[in-house]
Formats: sequence, structure tokens, C-alpha cells
Amino acid sequence: MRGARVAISFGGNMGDTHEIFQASLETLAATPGIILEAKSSWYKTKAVGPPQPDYLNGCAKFKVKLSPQALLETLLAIEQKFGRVRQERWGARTLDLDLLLYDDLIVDQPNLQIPHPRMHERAFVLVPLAEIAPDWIEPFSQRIIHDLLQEVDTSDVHLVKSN
Ligand code: PH2
Ligand code: MG
Ligand code: MG
Repeated sequence: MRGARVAISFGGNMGDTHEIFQASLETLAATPGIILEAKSSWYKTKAVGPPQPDYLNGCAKFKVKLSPQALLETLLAIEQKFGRVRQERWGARTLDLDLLLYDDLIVDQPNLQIPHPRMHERAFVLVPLAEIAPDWIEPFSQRIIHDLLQEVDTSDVHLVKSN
């Protein structure tokens, strides 16, 4: 299998999120068939959804020799390893790894939608993603990440750890 280019977002607002992001990134990069290509800075962001603590958010880009479903399973396993317990939708969590983009593929399955269906409206995704993949075309809108970013309010996204 030829390697696919993949973008993954990192989110969390419980526990030592900096530590959890670093460790989960290392776990991903150490997984057979997954090569880390770039990671963004980390940002402190206001929670979207029910009232809860601020988030840490970021994105990373990988070359991957796994199918979208196999990659999803890997991401869920890493979330579990770092203590994620699924409760309320959009509720507080230690680690959320979302598969944003997989080449220019569109997937619409019950457990997996690619591109991530809300990424185009989320400043906490677009700000870090634009840092590492400004020219990537989001295949639904057919627009590049840099342009999608111009249309969201980024006032609740603050740089905390420069890459
Ligand atoms: N993730 C959510 C819901 N709300 N808000 C911020 N700021 N960052 C997130 O990663 C986030 C959220 C569901 O995945
Ligand atoms: Mg999410
Ligand atoms: Mg998720």
C-alpha cells in the first residue's frame, strides 16, 4: 500500500494535557505504518459545547500505510490508553484524536466521516491545521485550509506552546 497523507487533530481538557499530547504523539509515531511528518504548535482554546474547562488543541500530519478504518481503531486505542472515558457528547476529555483528512478521500460511514464534518467551522482545528497544511484542499468544500481559516472567528484560540 502506498502511503496516504493524513491530518489528525488533538484535543483535551482534563489532566496534564501537554504531557498527554506529547506522549500520544510519540505513541502514534512509534506505530508501524505511521510516520510523523509535522506537528503544529499547541493552542489554548475556549470550549465549544457544554460549559467545561478550556482545551488544549493542536494538529499533526502523518504518512500512513493503514486504511482509514485501521487508523481509526489505532486512534481509539490510543485515546483509551490515555484514559479517555466516553460520556457526554462534546464533554470534557483527556484526549480526543480526530481523523480530519485522509488524502482527498471522502468517507461517510456510521462510525467514520472524512473529512471531519465540523472541521471547516472550528477555529480550534483550522488555526493549528493551517500552520502545517495551509494548501491542503478540504474535499467537501474544495477549498484550501488557509481560505477556510479566513472565515472563522479565531479570538478564542491562543498560542501556548510554539512548535
Ligand atoms: N472538542 C469537542 C467539543 N468542543 N472545544 C474545543 N475548544 N476544543 C475541542 O477539541 C473540542 C471542543 C468535541 O470533540
Ligand atoms: Mg472531536
Ligand atoms: Mg473524537
